[in-house]
Amino acid sequence: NGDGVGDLKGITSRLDYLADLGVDVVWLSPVYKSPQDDNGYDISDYQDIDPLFGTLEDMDELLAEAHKRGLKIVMDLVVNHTSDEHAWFQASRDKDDPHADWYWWRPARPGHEPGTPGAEPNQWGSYFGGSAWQYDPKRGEYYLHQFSRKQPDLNWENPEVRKAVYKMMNWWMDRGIDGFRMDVITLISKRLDGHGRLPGEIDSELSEGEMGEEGYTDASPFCSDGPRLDEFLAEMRREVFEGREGYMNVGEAPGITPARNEHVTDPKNGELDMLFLFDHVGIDQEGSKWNTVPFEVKNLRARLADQQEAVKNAGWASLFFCNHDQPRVVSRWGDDADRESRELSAKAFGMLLHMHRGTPYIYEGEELGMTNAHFTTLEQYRDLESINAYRQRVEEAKCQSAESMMAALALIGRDNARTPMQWDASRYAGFTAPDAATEPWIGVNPNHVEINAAEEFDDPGSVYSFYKKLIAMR
Ligand code: TEU
Repeated sequence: NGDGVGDLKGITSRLDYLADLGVDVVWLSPVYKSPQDDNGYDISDYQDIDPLFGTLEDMDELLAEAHKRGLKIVMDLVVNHTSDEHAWFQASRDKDDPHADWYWWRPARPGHEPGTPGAEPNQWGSYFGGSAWQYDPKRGEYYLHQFSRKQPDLNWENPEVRKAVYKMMNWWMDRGIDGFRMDVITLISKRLDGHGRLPGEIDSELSEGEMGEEGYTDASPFCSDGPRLDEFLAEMRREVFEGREGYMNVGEAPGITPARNEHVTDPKNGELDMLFLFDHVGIDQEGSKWNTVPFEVKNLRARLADQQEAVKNAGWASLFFCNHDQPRVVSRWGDDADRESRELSAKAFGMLLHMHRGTPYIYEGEELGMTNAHFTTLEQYRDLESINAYRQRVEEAKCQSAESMMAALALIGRDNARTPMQWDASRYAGFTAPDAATEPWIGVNPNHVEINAAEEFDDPGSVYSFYKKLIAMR
């Protein structure tokens, strides 16, 4: 609609392109009501569409048009956390409200003035910078947020939380969606000590992990693949999916090993159909995400071999290199220096993706060989993960130089994947009208003049045609 942001109607208008490419299912990143602190992964109303993207009626039209073409739509389920603007969280800020125990609230550390530095319940850091605990003056306590402070973690130990999530999921399944991609679903079960306390909490038996270079400890050993994950996933399947047909569910699984993947995706355990594992997309980082190390083919081969071995007898694999959190594989691990090397390496990764055991997932524009953005200034970035990391590592902790951080952002920042889809060679690549009153929300890659769907669609030698052949072969 010319406001520089993608719309549901825009996706509906491009379904023929996807049907021609031959994909079966479209994974839609969150389009629910959201303050957009983390590009919609901070949801303030699960059962409404944000006006930025359209209306529930537009969603119904997208579903109907997709189903007409034999395409399925899975929605992004973000239930490890909500937005702090969600009604549940606002209610939870009152200790006497029935929602009081729907989030991870903890008092200040004894002997410390609430709200002052060092008074946090423990020293965990957030994935998006700073402490994982935010003080709320109204309640007089801290709440846990593994991601931004506007994304408070839900307390899945509380059966009322689980019941409300399943109710919402059934509402969407009854509306006609075909399943979910489940955001950081492995984080919903956290490791507690015998008294139900989190690590580092007052006299908790659990340590809270080692101190990192940014001045915080790492929560992930205690907040991924916790002891009740299998129980929660099996309960979710019983409460939402039992008796339904033709759906699929894939869980995003930071912290899960290939061996655990086999258990979770083995149908006899009644948990999830598939998981996205992370071990292969970490091979060019050491310790911090922003401490990049050279890519080596043998490391990718070893990680993919482990994942394939683990599903040799049971379970299933998800095969991906690209998504909205990962940079463009042709720039990251291929070679986008000139047209020939870009096309050849894009095709090589496309073949690697489709010729393994598992379900291949391709990210918008990957089938065109779209490249990283190659941004050069911090102002070009939009992602709070990148901007916060720059501030924290370069300006606060001073553990990385500006030059090294800008190079890391250009290589693996999430915005590399988020530049507008390149439909044609026009001013804004067909993402919005060339004479649109408003610029796209993030810069269009200048190379859209030669890398775009219009250019590749009928070219038998294009990356697009190669992906189309691979998909047809599968
Ligand atoms: O991603 C969680 C996650 O693991 C990524 O943030 C990853 O840790 C980071 O980008 C380094 O690769 C999911 C969503 O995919 C992401 O877009 C959200 O920002 C995040 O959860 C919070 O909902």
